[in-house]
Amino acid sequence: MADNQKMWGDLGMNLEMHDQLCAVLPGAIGDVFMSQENRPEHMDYFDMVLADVHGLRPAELVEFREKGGKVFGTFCAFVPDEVIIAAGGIATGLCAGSQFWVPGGERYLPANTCPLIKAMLGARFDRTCPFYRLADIYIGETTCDGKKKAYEILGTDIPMHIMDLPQMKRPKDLKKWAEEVKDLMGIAEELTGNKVTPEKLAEKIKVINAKRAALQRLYDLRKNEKAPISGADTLLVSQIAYYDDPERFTKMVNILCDELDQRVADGVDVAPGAKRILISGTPMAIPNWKMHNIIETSGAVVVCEETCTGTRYFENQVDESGETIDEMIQNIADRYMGINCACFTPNEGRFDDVIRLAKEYKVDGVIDVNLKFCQTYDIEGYTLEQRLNEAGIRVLGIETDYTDTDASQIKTRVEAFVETLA
Ligand code: BJ8
Repeated sequence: MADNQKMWGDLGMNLEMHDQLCAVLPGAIGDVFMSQENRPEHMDYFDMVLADVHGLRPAELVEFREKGGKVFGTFCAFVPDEVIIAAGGIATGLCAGSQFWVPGGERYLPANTCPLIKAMLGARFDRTCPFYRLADIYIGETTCDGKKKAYEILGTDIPMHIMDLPQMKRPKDLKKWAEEVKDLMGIAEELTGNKVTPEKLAEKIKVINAKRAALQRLYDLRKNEKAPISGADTLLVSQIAYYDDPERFTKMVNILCDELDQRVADGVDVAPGAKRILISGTPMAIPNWKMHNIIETSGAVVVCEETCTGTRYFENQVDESGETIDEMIQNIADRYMGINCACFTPNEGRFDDVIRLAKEYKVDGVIDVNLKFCQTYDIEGYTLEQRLNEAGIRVLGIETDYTDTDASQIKTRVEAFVETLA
């Protein structure tokens, strides 16, 4: 802890304010995670990472930078880590899931902005997150309007590169996205001083594919009738995926899955009799565990998330058959354009995904969770609900933010919904 204080001080953090943030984390961890019964033993790695979230990984990043390494901060599932790590950089997600950062963001943004975007700016400008301090450059993307404009403000304080994500998925858009991926590679090469070779890129495509495969394995285990792991625990794993070392993370997820294989064989069920819920909607950045906690204390268990802290992050692999840099870049671009974010029009693929996942995970109902003021997901919720109704799948729409003020009202609605599930 003393070492952490020194590190945080050296990073120019606001220590007094950061202490306030650290003070609330143990209580939240206790309430959400430690209160669960019958957790898998190998959640211990993820618990440890969480308990020292601003210490362990930041210390690794500090060491990496002291040796001349460059850290790339990212905000979206569309930024291809493969390209960054092929240039010898480290890609780290910049989470923005805490209410603690929202007031800081409101100094720069209208109050009626999505809390995730407000938290991004608060975390940076309040100087209370080591990851935001450690990144040498931020990689943004043109997804929703709020993020796009907020990046302009962030860019006044740190170098920023924006990837221009097309908002349709026609062949010419795929071609354009490949150009954006190639530009990112150029930025990464320039910043790190390392040339990306075909061999390096092929190797790193495999590294990130292995990470996706491990997460798919974890999710596949949740398809079992008896849930071997809770939704909250799985969400934590998915959140840590954004900033842990990819190879170590893959190893630890596979170790967890080995245990879950045994649990399935032994018929272990962490939520006997609970209704099975699929969550769809906006991402849940660490430490946003609000909806999982509410749902899993209301007679249900979350067995799948169709979110960017869920299936959108890991489904579909990058084709590994590319030999030249251009072929590999196109394969990377194609895989990422398979992500069905609500910033696209049309976005039919997402409706198909939710219905497919509802069937694959044998869910009793879908809860569509959207962050307040996220227009794209909110508007898309209308059609999603229609499609689910047509498919005979029950759905509940929830709009919320990071505060606890609506928690008891949401709990009442979730409990009523769960009760009506067959
Ligand atoms: S690929 S979901 S991570 S943009 S910030 S859109 S909640 S108003 S996060 Fe996202 Fe990439 Fe899409 Fe996934 Fe809405 Fe808020 Fe915008 Fe958000």
